[in-house]
Amino acid sequence: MLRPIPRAASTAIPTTNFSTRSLHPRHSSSIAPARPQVIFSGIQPTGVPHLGNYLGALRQWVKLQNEAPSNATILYSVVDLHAITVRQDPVQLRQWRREMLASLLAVGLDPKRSIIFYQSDVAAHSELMWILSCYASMGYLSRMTQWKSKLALPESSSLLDPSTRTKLKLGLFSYPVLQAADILVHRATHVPVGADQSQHLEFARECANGFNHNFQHVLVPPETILSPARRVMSLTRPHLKMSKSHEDPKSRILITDSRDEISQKINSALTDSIVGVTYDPANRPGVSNLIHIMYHLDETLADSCEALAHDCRDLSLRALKEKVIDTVNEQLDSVRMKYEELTRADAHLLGDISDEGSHKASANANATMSLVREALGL
Ligand code: AQP
Repeated sequence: MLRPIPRAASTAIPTTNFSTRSLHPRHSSSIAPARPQVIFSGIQPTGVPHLGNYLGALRQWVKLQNEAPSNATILYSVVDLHAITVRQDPVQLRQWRREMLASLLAVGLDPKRSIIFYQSDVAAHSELMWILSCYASMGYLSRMTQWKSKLALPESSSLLDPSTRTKLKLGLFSYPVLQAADILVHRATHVPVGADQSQHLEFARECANGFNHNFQHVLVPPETILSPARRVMSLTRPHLKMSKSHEDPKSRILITDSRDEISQKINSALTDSIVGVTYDPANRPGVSNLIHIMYHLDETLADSCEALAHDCRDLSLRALKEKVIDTVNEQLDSVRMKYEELTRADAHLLGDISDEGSHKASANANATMSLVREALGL
C-alpha cells in the first residue's frame, strides 16, 4: 500500500527570504555546490502584469536571471493551462499569451539566459500532473482555499455545499497539483513567488517528498524565494490583493500603463481622512499600500516602509500621491517603451522566442519524466 502524501506541517512554512547572494554556491548553506541550481517560476496569461506581479515576482525573476551562477538553469513559463481553470475567451487568451510574453521581455528577461516558454507547449507538465494527482490527498487539497477567491465564494463555503460542488470544476480544485508538476518536472531547486503562493509551494514539497518516499529519489523539493514586496494591495479596495482579473481596472496599475493612466489611478486610490502620513497597514491600508509600493519600487528612498512614511509624515495625501506617481513613472517608463517596441516588432520575434524556449524546456522536462516513468514501472 502506498503511503499517502502527508498533511502540511502546521509550523511556519520554511521559506527563504529573497537574497540572490544566498543563491550563489559560495554563500549557500542549503544547496550542495555540486548540484547546479534550477530556478523556475510561472505567471498566468490573464492580462497584462500589474505592479503586484512586478514587485512580487517579475522583478525578482530578472534579478535572479542576472545574478544566478552561470551554470544555473533558469526557466520562466507563461502558465496558460492554469489560466483555463476559469472560463476564458479563446481570442482574448491568445492575445494575453502574446502580451504576457512581451511583458516578460519588457521587464528584462533575456531569452539568451532564461528559458521562456508557454506551459501548454511542454506536455510533460500535464503528464506529471496526472501522476502526482494519483497520490495527492483530497483532504490536503481541500485545505488550499484559493479556489474560493477565484470563484468569489465566502471563506466559509465548503465542498459539502451542493452549490459549491456545482461551481467548482476539477481543474480549479486540483490546480495546485499542476503547479507542483510545473516545478517538479524541471527539478527546480528555487521558486521565486509572491506571498500568496507560499501554501502551494509547501504542497509541491510534500508531493516531491511523498513521491521520493514511495519510489526512488528522483524529485527535488524546491525552496521558496519570497520577494520582499510580499503583497501589493488593490488601489480601490486595499484589503484585497492587486489582481489582474479584478473587475475594476482602476484597482491595478499595469506595467504598460501610460503616465496619464498611472496618474489617474493613483489619484483615485482609496485612502482615508486622517491628516499626515503613517505606515499602519491594519488601520490605514490605502495609505500604507502607497508607501509599500513606493518603497519597494525604489529602495534607495529609505530603509523601510516605516522610515519612508516618517520622512513623508508632514505631506498631505495629495502630495504623497504625487510622489508615488513620480516614483512609479520613473520605474515603469522604460518597461512601457520596451513593451511598445516589442509589440511593434516583427510578428515572428515572439513566436521564435517561445519556440526556442519550449524546445529547451521540453528537453529538460523529458529528462525528469524518464526518471519518473522508470521509478513507477511505466
Ligand atoms: N498583489 C500581488 N502582490 C505580490 N505578488 C503578487 N503576485 C500576484 N499578485 C500579487 C505574484 O505574481 C506571480 C504571478 O501570479 P499569477 O498571475 O500566476 O497568479 P495570481 O497570483 O493569481 O495573480 P493575479 O494577478 O491575481 O492573477 P489572476 O487575477 O488571474 O488570479 C505569483 O508569483 C504571485 O505570487
